[in-house]
Parts: sequence; structure tokens; C-alpha cells
Amino acid sequence: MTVRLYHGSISSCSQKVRMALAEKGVAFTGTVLNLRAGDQYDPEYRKLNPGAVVPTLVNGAEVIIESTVINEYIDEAFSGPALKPASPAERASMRGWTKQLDESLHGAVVILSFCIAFRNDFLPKTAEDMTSFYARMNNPEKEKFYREAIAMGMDHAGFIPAVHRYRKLLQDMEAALAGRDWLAGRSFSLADIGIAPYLTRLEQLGLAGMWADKAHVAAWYERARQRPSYQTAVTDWLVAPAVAAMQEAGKAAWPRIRGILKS
Ligand SMILES: N[C@@H](CCC(=O)N[C@@H](CS)C(=O)NCC(=O)O)C(=O)O
Repeated sequence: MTVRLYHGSISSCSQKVRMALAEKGVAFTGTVLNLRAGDQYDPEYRKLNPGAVVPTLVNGAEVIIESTVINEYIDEAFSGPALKPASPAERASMRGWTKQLDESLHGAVVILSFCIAFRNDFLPKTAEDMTSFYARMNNPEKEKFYREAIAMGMDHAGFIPAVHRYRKLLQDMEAALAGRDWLAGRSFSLADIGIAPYLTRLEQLGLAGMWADKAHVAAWYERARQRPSYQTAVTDWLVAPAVAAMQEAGKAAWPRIRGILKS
């Protein structure tokens, strides 16, 4: 049966799913969507993923969306090492981390990435280009966010709360990782796979200083990065100019973020 993944090269949710596939040793055929060009708004793609986002996993006749759900599916549908801890308590802990991603961390990373860096890709576009982009997007709430983030950058109302959300995550991680190697307990799990790409994005934005005083987080991130699946799923897909643009934009953001962290 062919496994097909619709994904984005540097998208955090795609990195997360590619990492789960790599850990399980599942080969897949990929369709890479150019998110900045709006490939995700294609009506044919929306039939698979009505929210017009990546990733989407298609396994034979089964279409699975939502990266957290996809990763649980991957763990259950394919053989290979278990990515969910064996004990109910550790499994609950794992879901505590992945739930946070869906409820608030993903939103926070979108705000930080967009307000610091991604808006720069849209600033040179003409009003006509943006009108046709928003027409294809066909999502008033998302359009409002794009308009505000492009216009306001780091002055966007959601920026400071997004930094505070990450500060809380890093504090929680530091506490959880004191005395254990992985977020949900003794074994590497979907919690680590889920969170690692979200630190990668901060790093790409030049914000690794956010965990400079957190030795357990730093050691955990290094352990996660050393896994062959991180190389296959994250490093091998990096697009050098996009990362360079994030790093350049992040230089201006770091002093501001450092100030917010102290507030
Ligand atoms: N909750 C969804 C979020 C998916 C999502 O927002 N994906 C981003 C990339 S990480 C995307 O497709 N962005 C393009 C857009 O919003 O237009 C999931 O976990 O799969």
C-alpha cells in the first residue's frame, strides 16, 4: 500500500509527522506544498484537508489529517518501535504535551514566525496579489490574522502572549526533564517528536537564548537532534534561504523578546 504525505519542507507539523514516519521506518511518497504560494488552498487539496493546512497522510484509502492524530495513527498502523509509552501514566503525560501543542503552542509559533519573519515574504506583494491570495484562502479569520501580522509585525496584539506561552513551556519542560531523559518518562515518545520541531523553529528564528538558562531543556534538545529521525525529517528538508531569512529577521527580534521574557 502506498503511503503518501502532503507536507511542507520547513513546516513544524510536517517535521513532526516525518519524524514519526522515520522512527517507524515507514517509506512514503511525498507531495510538497509551497505554503507561501498558497498550494494548500487548491480545491483538490481541500477535499483531502478541508482546513487547507499540511500535513495530510494518505495510507491506501485512509486519509488522516491533524498532525497529532496522524502521529498516533502512524504509531498504531505501522510496525516498528512503539512511540507511545507502555504505562498509562506515561501515556497520559505524553498526551499532556501533545495536547498543549494543539491547544496553544502551535498558535504561538505561528504568531512568532509570522510576526518576526514570514511577513517579510508578503510585504513586497501588491494589493492585487494579496487580494487574490486571500480569495483563495477563503478564511476570514485567517485573513484577519495575516493582515494584522503583516501590518504590525512584533506589535501584533498576540506577540507578547505568544512569548509568554513559550516561556511557560520551557519552564514546564525544565521541571519535567529534571531526572529523566524524555518528556513523558523513560522512553522517547510522540511527546518528544511533537515538541522538538517547535524548539527548532525558535532556534531558526535566532531565539535559542530562550532556553540558555535551562540545562535540562538544552540537553533534551540535543538528544532529540541526535536521533537519525531528526536528520531525516528535519535537517534534510531545510531550505537554506528560508532559514537564512528567519535568522536575519530574528536578530532584530531577540532584544525585544529578551525584554518580554523579563516582564
Ligand atoms: N492543527 C493542524 C495545524 C496544521 C497547520 O497549521 N499547518 C501549517 C504548517 S505547520 C500550515 O499548513 N500552514 C499554512 C496555512 O495556514 O495556510 C495540525 O496539527 O495538523
